[in-house]
Amino acid sequence: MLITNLGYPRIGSNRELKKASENYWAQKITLDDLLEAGKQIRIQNLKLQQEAGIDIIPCNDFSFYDQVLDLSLTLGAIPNRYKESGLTNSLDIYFAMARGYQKDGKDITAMEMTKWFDTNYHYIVPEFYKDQEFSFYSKKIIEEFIEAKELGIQPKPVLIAPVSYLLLGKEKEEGFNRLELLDRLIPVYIEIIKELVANGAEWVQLDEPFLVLDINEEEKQAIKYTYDQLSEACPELKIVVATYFEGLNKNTDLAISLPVNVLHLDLVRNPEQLDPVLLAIPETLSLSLGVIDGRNIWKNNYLQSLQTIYKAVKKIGKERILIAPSCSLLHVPCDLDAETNEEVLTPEIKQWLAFAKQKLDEVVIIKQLANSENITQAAKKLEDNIEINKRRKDSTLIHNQEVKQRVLNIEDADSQRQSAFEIRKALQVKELNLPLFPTTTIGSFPQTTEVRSWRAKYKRGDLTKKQYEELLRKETEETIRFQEETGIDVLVHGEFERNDMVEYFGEQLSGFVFTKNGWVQSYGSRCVKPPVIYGDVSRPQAMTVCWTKYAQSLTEKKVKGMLTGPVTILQWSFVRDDQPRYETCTQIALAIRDEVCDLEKEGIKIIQIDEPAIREGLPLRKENWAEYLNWAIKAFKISSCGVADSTQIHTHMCYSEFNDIIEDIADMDADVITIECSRSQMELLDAFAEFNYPNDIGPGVYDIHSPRVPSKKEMVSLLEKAATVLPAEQLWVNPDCGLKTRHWEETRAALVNMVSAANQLRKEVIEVV
Ligand code: THG
Ligand code: ZN
Repeated sequence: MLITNLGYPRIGSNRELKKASENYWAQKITLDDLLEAGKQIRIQNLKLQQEAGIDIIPCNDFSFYDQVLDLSLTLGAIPNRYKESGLTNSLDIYFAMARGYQKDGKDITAMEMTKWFDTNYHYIVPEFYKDQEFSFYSKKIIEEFIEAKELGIQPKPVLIAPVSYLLLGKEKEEGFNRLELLDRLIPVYIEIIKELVANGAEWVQLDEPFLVLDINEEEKQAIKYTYDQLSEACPELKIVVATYFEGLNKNTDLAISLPVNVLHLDLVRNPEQLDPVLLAIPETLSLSLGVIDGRNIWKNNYLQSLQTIYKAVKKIGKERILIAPSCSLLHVPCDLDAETNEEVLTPEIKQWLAFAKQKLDEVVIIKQLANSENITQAAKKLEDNIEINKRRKDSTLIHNQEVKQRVLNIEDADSQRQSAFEIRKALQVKELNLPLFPTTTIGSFPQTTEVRSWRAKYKRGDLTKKQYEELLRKETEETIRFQEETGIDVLVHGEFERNDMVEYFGEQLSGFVFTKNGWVQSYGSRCVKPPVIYGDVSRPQAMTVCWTKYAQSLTEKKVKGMLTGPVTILQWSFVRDDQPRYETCTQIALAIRDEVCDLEKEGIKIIQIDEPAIREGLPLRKENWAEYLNWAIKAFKISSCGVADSTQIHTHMCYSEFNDIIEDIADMDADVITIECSRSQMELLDAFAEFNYPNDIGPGVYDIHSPRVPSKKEMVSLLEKAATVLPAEQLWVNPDCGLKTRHWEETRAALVNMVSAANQLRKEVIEVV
C-alpha cells in the first residue's frame, strides 16, 4: 500500500507566489527573482510532502498562473497574436496569454478564462484552430522533474491528459471539431513522456476529469485510443489516470479497461463508484483511493475511510492499493498551523479542521492504520479522531432551533414577487426614471493598495474605527462624485469597506468562522479566503444598510444596494458536511432576505443580489441538475422576493454558459441581470435572445479581468450586436464584473468610454425611430 498525492497548493503558505508575480508584473522585481520565488515554493512543497511520508509525490503541479495554460505552453498551443507580440521570453508570452498585453502601440487581448469544473478556480481556455500544430515548446515539466529528482525524490509528473485538454479548450474558428486534433497531439505527449523516461521517470499522472462527466461515444473512443497509443509508445512507464469531482458511473467499463497501472477515484464525492469498479476490475489495474477530501477542510473520519479501504483490500489485496486525497489539494488552504489567532478561529472549531499540510498527515495515518504499521501511535490517533468527530457532531455551537424552525415555516409566497415582471417594470420605469441603455457598474470600485492598507491598519489597531470609517467615507464620496461626473445612471457605493464579497457577509453572519491565512487560489495571482460555515446561519444585525444609506445621502441619483446571494455564499465557502447543502443555503437565503427588506425600508430602490456562482454550483452530471436548480433558484427567490413591485432587483453572474439553464435563470425573475460576456464577444446573448428572455439584461461590454482599456468603438460595436438580438428597451450597459482588481486610471478611462458608447447607442436608436 502506497500513499500518493495529486497536487499541492502552489501559492506558498504566505502567498509568496502572488506577491512575486505581482511585483514582477509591476516591474519591481526581475524575471530571475520571480523564477527563484517559484523554485523556493516548489522545493518547500516537495520537502514537506517528503517529510510527511508521501510515497509518490507529484511534480509539475506548480504553476505561475494556471496548469491548463502551462500545458498550452508546453504543447506550443500559442495563438498567433502572442507570437507576433514581439515578446521573446516564454514566461512573458505566457503572462500575455493570461492577462493580455498593451504596450508600445500593441493591444493584444487575453485568452478566455473559465471555471475549473465546479470549483472556484479558473483556468485559461485553450484556443484551437483548424490548422493547429503542437510541439514540445516549454520544457517546464522536464525541468521540474529534474529539480525534484535532485532532492532525492522519485517524482510523479502531473499532466492533463490529451482528451481532457482538448475538451477543456474551444474551437476559435468554424469547420472542425477539436477532437480531430488528437492525432497531432498524441505524438507530442509521447515525446514529453519519452523525455521524462529518459530522465528517469517511473510514473506519470494523467488527469482525465472528463471520465466522470457525461461524455459521448466519440469522446469515449478518443480516450481509449489515446491510452492505447501512449502505453504502446512507453510500455515501461507507470501511468496513473486521475479522475475527480464525480464518479465514473456509466464510464466505469471504459475507465477500467484502459491500459494503465493505476486508476484514481474520488471516493469523497462519489463513494458509490467503488463497488462497481471492484466488481469488474482487471488484475493488471491498481486503485488509488481518494478518501481525504481535497475540496473541503473538515477532518477526515478515519473509521469511515478505513472501511472503504478494507473493502478494496479484501477484493484486490494491499499491493494494488494506493491511498490519496480525493483530488489535488489546490482547492484547500495550505496550513492550519498558521491559524494562531484564537479570536478568529476558536480552538474548539479549529480542532475539527484539516488544511493541505494536515491532510497529508491524515493520509499517512490512515495508511498506517490500514497497513497495521506504527500501530500504537496510529491507534492513539484513531482514538483522538473518533473523539473529535463525535464532539463536533454533538457541539452546541452548531445548532440553533430558531433558525431550523424558520426554515420549516417557509411558504410558497415567500419565493414569489407580488406581480409579474411587466407590471413591475411599468412601476419601476416610473419610479426610477432612467434613460434607454442605462449605465451602471457591477458594484466594486478599485481596492487600491491604500484602501487595503487602511483595513490592515484597522485590523492591527493602528487606526481607530472612527479613523478607518472616515477614510472609507471619503473614498466612497469620491467614487460617488466620479460616477456622477462620468454620467453613470445607477450608482454604487464602491464596496471599500469589504474585503471579499463572501468573506464580508460571512464575517457578519452567525454560523461562520474565518481564517487569517486560509488562502485558496482563484485565478492567477488572485486568491480568496473562503469562510467556514460550521453551524446554523442567522443574521444578528443589518450588514450593509449603513454604507448604502450613506452613499445614497450623497446624491440625487439612485444608489444600488449590493448583496451577495445565498447560492454564491454557499458555493464560495467551506460548507458543513453534516447536513445537506440545500438546508444551509436556505438558512443563508433567509438572512439575505432580511437584509434586502432592511435596505428597502431605508429607501433603497435598486438592490443587486449577486449570484455569480449559480452556474458553477451545477452538478457535473446532468442527471443531478434538476434537483440542484430547484433548491438553488428557490433560495435566490427567498432572498429577493420580500420587496415591493417597484423595488428593482438586479443580479449578476460571471463566466456562465447559460444556454442550458436559461429557463432557470429566467425563473429567478430578477428585474435586471448583468452578465459576463465580453471575452466571449456576446455569444452568450444568443441564448437569451433565442429563449426570448423577458426581463432586462446588462451584457458586460468590456472585460475587467485585464488591465486593457477598451475603446468606445469596440463597446459600441458590442452593443450594436446586442441590440440586433435583443430589444433596446431590455438592455443595460455595464462592465462584465466588479472593478475591485483594477486601477483607478484604467477604470476611469474605461467607464468614460463606456458612457460615451451608451450615449452613442441612444442616438442611434432615436435616429432609427
Ligand atoms: N470572491 C470569491 N470568489 C470569487 C470571486 C470573489 N470567485 C470568482 C471571482 N470572484 C474570482 N475573482 C476574484 C477577483 C479578485 C480577487 C479574488 C478573486 C482578489 N483577491 C485578493 C487578492 O488575491 O489580492 C484578496 C482579497 C482580499 O484582499 O481580501 O482580489 O470575488 N470568494
Ligand atoms: Zn462577475
